[in-house]
Amino acid sequence: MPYIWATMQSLFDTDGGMEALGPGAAVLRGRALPRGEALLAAIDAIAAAAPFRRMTTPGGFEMSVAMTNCGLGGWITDRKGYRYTGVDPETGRPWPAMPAAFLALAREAAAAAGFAGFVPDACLINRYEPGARLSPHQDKDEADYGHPIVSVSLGLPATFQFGGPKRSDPLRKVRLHHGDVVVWGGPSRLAHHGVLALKDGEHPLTGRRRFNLTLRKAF
Ligand code: MD3
Ligand code: FE
Repeated sequence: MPYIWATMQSLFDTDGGMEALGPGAAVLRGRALPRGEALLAAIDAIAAAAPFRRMTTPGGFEMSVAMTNCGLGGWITDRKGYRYTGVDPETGRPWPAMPAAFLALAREAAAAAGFAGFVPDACLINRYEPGARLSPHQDKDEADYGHPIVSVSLGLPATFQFGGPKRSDPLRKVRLHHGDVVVWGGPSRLAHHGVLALKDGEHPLTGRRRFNLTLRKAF
């Protein structure tokens, strides 16, 4: 896409407006933009206590996305399986506390999308470098699928894909930019979803990286 059109597309994409993606799923374009620097500073502080690491899947593959967590529990994977733990296996310490700014953003976004009263207790932080990707999967390690999931995109843009409750359901693509917030609840909570390989680029706040916060009520 020529640069002028890419720029105009980003402008249209940052109006804070809400765009339905499916039943119970909505993108709030640019909702986190005013808090971008603060959110990134909070990620740095969390990573200083609980470093980003590339985890191993139960099948023995090293994930291309690097991860860390904050909150009461953190999502991990190793040869034994996928699960939430109260302690970071790399440091032996509890995960860093969830910053108030994460909690406030998640509550406000969930309420705007029709899920008033959402209080996340776990936040997975994903870090993508060029080429990193997440193959389509469902988020099924939480206790109650009645709660929505809120995701916050920061840094380089990525192409997100999402389908339906069956692996064979067709996948749709949506481009997510710095500051976009997505809420997945109701019938969309168990949709298959993934992220295509990150394209190289340079973002003024994150350099050659994308970060994604996934705020969940896990317990
Ligand atoms: C749709 N992360 O960590 S967030 C994950 O951009 C994950 O890093 C992606 O998928 C990322 O599990 C996507 C958006 C997202 C998160 C949870 C969902 C979309 C979802 C749950 C149900 C449906
Ligand atoms: Fe997911």
